[in-house]
Amino acid sequence: MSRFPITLARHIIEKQAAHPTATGEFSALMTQIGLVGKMIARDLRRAGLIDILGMTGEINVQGEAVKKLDEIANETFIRVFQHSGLVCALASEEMEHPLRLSENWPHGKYMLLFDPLDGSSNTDNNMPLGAIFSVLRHEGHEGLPSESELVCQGTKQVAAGYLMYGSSTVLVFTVGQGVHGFTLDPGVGEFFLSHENIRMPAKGSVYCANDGNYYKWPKETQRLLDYLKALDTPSGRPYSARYSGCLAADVHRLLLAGGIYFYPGETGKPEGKLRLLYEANPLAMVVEGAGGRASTGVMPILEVKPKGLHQRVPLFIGSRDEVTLAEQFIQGQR
Ligand code: AHM
Ligand code: MG
Repeated sequence: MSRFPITLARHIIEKQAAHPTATGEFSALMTQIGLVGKMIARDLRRAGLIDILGMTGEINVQGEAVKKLDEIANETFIRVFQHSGLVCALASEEMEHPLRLSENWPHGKYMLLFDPLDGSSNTDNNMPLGAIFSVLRHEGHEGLPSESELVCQGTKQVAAGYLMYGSSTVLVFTVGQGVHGFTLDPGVGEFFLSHENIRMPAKGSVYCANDGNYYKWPKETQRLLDYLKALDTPSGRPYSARYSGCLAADVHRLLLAGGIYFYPGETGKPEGKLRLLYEANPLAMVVEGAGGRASTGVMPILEVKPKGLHQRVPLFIGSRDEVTLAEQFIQGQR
């Protein structure tokens, strides 16, 4: 890397220069996401030394036990954006209803939906974590949006991305024109462009799935896994299993090296685990922007018409060929 690499700020300004009508608000928004990433990454580096591990003792809106870091990450997003003048509403996995910003404080036109800490089960053991975000534009009327105005189809997203806290901290996002990745240089506290215009392989050799759930899966999904694990050298099987417990980290691997992640529906729980609006939709926009695909198994994620803020959805995401293959199994065509 050059001694003077491209900063997140410079990258955004250069992209903005290509759109003379842009107001700069959106650029500021991405810079604030970077600030969230720096603050959480700083906490995580000292996680075993300061009192941020373990549970809060509370249960969130999803019925899941809340970890201290879930709360800290959620609070960090809120604090960074609440008085930024950039957004009018915030919605997250950790809040039952969106936070609509005060009418009395200047607010912007964007609505930010996020999973503040993705891969919560990894928090106490130094495994990768992430955050996933989706940006929508509030249009149509003055004033703050209602909850239903945040419940939008994925095609309405104007930007989406994720932060991944692994051996390094990365920020990957798209505004619909290419997918770009930035790596945090902790020495100077700045994100630098490290992965320009990511294009994911059309076919990979890895699957990421919690196949401990195999016997909870419908037979179509079991057959997909059996196929991926079968020995067949000409078609590149068996695939290798890689599952981190952090969706953002697994998708990051797939973006760079190809393959498929899936969290399917289960017998008696066909909607699966992952949330449509702030997990599946933003990652679908990123992956499709890099040439991959994201599907429920029967339709593209970005075409699902959402009914609720915390709606769950089965997710098959990754390289074009593997996601198409998964759809064929799920739809009983193979
Ligand atoms: P979270 O946002 O509450 O952490 O849940 C999402 C996570 C994904 O990151 C990960 O792939 C999956 O849930 C892990 O679930 P499981 O432990 O059931 O495999
Ligand atoms: Mg998550």
